[in-house]
Amino acid sequence: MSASAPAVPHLTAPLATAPLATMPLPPPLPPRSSLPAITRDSLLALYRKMVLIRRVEELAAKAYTQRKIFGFCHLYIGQESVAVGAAAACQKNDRWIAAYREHGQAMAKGVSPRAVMAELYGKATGCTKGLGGSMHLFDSSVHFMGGYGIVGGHIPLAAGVAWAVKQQKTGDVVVCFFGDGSAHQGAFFEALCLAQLYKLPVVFLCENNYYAMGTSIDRQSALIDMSLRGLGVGMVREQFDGFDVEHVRDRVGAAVEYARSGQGPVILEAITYRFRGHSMSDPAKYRKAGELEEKKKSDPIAITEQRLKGDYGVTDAELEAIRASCDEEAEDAAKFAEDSPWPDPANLYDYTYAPSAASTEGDR
Ligand SMILES: Cc1ncc(C[n+]2csc(CCOP(=O)(O)OP(=O)(O)O)c2C)c(N)n1
Ligand SMILES: [Mg+2]
Repeated sequence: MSASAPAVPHLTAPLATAPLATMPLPPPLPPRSSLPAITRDSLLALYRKMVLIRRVEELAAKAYTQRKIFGFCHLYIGQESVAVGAAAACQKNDRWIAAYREHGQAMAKGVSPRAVMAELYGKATGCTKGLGGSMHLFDSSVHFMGGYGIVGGHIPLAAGVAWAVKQQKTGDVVVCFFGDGSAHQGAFFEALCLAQLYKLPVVFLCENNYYAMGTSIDRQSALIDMSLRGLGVGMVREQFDGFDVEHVRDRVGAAVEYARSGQGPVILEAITYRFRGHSMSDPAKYRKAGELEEKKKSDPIAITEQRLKGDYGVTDAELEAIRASCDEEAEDAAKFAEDSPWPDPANLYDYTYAPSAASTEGDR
């Protein structure tokens, strides 16, 4: 280019003279949700739900070793307080979406133990008609929008569901469960950006269980509070103790109230721990000596038992009766799965896509 060539206007014009707006840090969540105080009965109900989820999964593990359940199977044992506390903070029509460790979330949201167990067995009576298996539980009747096997892949889907909900103006909120390992995925960041930009009614709930497969949290990330990732897009955030079901209920409650009010999304991180290996084929030999025993002192079921006894005078006999009824319900679910028929191969392609507009015309 010669020295006399005309200057290119947009390169020579002064850069914007006004300083770039500095983005204020998002406000903290209110220190208390406006949910009613927990009572003896409501805490007993949360306790029962956690025990039931654990019993169903213990039986699923047994069935897996007996080769009655095939494929991947990731147990939620140790993390039950997160799903159960979150369910107590949500309304019936709120949408939930989760990854592949989702048996607990599905049951907490209202999928029956029978429908979950039958799905694990691959039977036609399963919540996904036996076509999904452990990682793909789905039940739109209770607004459980699925488990997904691609790490982080469902997080943009949560933003999409929240977009739909916002357009429909129903006042519902989406809760998206994901693991610490998923918070390093590009899809996660993209979903956060759009959710914040469009002020979508979604709560991103990271369950930091210290591991992504065999990689511990301090070996996967320089940042070990994944909720801090939200600050980069101006999102309200909080990290909290996920072992205490009552506390989870309150913190998810505060987040859901914020999202429902139309102010935008929230990202939470619940500190939790998985007591089993990553999947049924993982002996979990990568843990430090004594780590599991130490974490088991925070077992959410044991913590709740202590509170029920100490604060509400619940007797051992009452707790034992609850545990026995959960055993019965879990065994009933396993028997139901065993006795159920296999899916008919003729239906293999029937549920791949939603029914077309033409085929549902009569329903409108
Ligand atoms: C895109 C993608 N990469 C890798 C995997 C293999 N994989 C399955 S689970 C997992 C770890 C995810 O850990 P985290 O998000 O913390 O969930 P957690 O298993 O602890 O519940 C990986 C890497 C996958 N399923 N999808
Ligand atoms: Mg994890």
